[in-house]
Amino acid sequence: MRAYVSLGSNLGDREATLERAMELLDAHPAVRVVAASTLRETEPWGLVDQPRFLNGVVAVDTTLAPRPLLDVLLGIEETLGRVRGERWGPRTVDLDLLLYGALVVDEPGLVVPHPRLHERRFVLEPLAELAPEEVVPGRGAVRELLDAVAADEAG
Ligand code: PH2
Ligand code: MG
Ligand code: MG
Repeated sequence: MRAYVSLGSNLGDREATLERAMELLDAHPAVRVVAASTLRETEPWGLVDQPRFLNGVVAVDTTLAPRPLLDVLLGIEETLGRVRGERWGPRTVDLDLLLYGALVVDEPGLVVPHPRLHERRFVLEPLAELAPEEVVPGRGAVRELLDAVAADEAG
């Protein structure tokens, strides 16, 4: 299955952390990183009074179901020293499962597509770099969602 994972960091050596996260993900026997977007610096969203983020997205091919894939992401966050604090607050590393094929999942702790994906430029931009035509179930194509966010920001 093709899935998309977002990467974010705004504490410590952000670039080294995200590179390491991609290596660890690819090192998992059931996960292969097939494409990586550029990493870009972004303004904090949600809680604005915090350091700027470095964000990117990777495409992975995996034989894992969504829940075990999520567990792999959480394990890598832990390995890289994430300490959970305030919601939307500063973090060493954040790995979110954005899309898992065209599957829709809504379970405690696991919502796919990511529920705020369609309104976040810091996710849509790198995702559009890899998969502009990919359809976010219930929302539309990535390229259109990015255009909508951009139009919204322009007022
Ligand atoms: N992650 C958040 C909250 N706000 N802002 C940016 N720019 N990038 C993020 O990755 C981010 C955020 C919670 O996951
Ligand atoms: Mg997140
Ligand atoms: Mg997260």
